[in-house]
Amino acid sequence: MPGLIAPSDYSREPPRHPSLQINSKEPFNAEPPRSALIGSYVTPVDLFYKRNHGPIPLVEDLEKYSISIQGLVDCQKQIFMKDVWKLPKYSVTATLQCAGNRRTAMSKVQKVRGVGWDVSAIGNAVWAGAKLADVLELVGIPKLTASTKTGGKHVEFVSIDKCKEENGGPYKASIPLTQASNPEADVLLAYEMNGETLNRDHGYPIRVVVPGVIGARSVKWLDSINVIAEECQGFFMQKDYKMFPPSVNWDNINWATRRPQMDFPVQSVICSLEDVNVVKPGKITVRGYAASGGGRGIERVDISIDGGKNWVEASRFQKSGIPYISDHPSSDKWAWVLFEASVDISNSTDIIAKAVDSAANVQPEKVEDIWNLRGILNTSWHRVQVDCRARTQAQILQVQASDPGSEI
Ligand SMILES: Nc1nc2c(c(=O)[nH]1)N[C@H]1C(S)=C(S)[C@@H](COP(=O)(O)O)O[C@H]1N2
Ligand SMILES: [Mo]
Repeated sequence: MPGLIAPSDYSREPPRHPSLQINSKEPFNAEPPRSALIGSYVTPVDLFYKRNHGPIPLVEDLEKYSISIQGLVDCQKQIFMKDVWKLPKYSVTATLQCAGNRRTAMSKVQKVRGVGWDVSAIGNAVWAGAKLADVLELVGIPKLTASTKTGGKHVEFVSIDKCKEENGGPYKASIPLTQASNPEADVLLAYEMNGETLNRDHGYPIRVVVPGVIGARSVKWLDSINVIAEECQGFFMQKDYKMFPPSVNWDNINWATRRPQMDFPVQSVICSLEDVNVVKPGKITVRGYAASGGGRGIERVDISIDGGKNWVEASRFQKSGIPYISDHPSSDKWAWVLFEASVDISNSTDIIAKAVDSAANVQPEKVEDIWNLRGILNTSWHRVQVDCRARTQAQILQVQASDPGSEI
């Protein structure tokens, strides 16, 4: 494409926030500290996880940048930024989660392949741009179309970037045409993130945002849209991001037996505590996030401090001043909820979180039961260990010495 520089090396990457934990430098994969996720309902752009399969492209001339829409359509078209800007602009608050979120914990059961992620390969942003359903109308595809006259049933997104999994070709993925042409599915060609121009790390100038679906389908740095008969045959649809049973290993894997993962399952994570924490006996506040896929809301988040025998319900919230009700028009249907609960700790234990979505799907207890060789979709109960220590006699004397009136 004229006017584009797609660097084949990593020498021109953008600057990043120093607090990101870097899981891989080239390609750049990084996540924020877990505490950053509960700092705000909308994740700041610089603290939003970055997940890449190749060098970050650099689009230098926005006027020359265009997206070709082609394949099984009546009239092929090349659209420029000005054409996208002309379409009605929608803002959608949507959580993006990498299917590999929490992979490191799954790897502890038995080694899995993939970038090691703690619990922060997830973020919630306000994406703004044109609806894909409106863009498809420009090439003669009406809203809510299952198949075009020439048999197009899937919409493939092809990027500018180059990755080794595609043998130097671009990253790509597809979604069904029914979803792509459904305005209610809120699939966006986004040019803004949190009210600012989308930055290079997140897909400048345009990325796809497919709400409720694993992050892998939200293709960044969009180059072309192909309307095709079968789903995309690219590596990341056919040879990756599929969920296999625990019995499948690298010797007996048959990729064709499973469908590409789309919706993400119900998830929750405690973010106010690290894996192991030293706490004093008494009340502590447990905070974190919960999210489900497919537009399902979060019906409940339960917290246990006795291995799952007893549970207390956490409070859930999205926007301040608006009570959260799952699947209610006042809630952001594609977005996570933050939760908070107070628990009384008197001895060393695990604190556990588990969420229930609006279809009554519940997180599985054990990671062993959902272990899979690619290490995707670890949604097992999230546990953090608290090492509960009363103050030592020496610490008590020290406090009394500095403040003789204090009660301990
Ligand atoms: N072009 C392109 N799009 C891509 C990827 C990529 O490597 N190249 N990674 C995908 C994956 S696996 C995820 S989880 C999300 C991450 O988006 P983010 O970096 O904006 O958080 O982008 C998706 N879109
Ligand atoms: Mo991902």
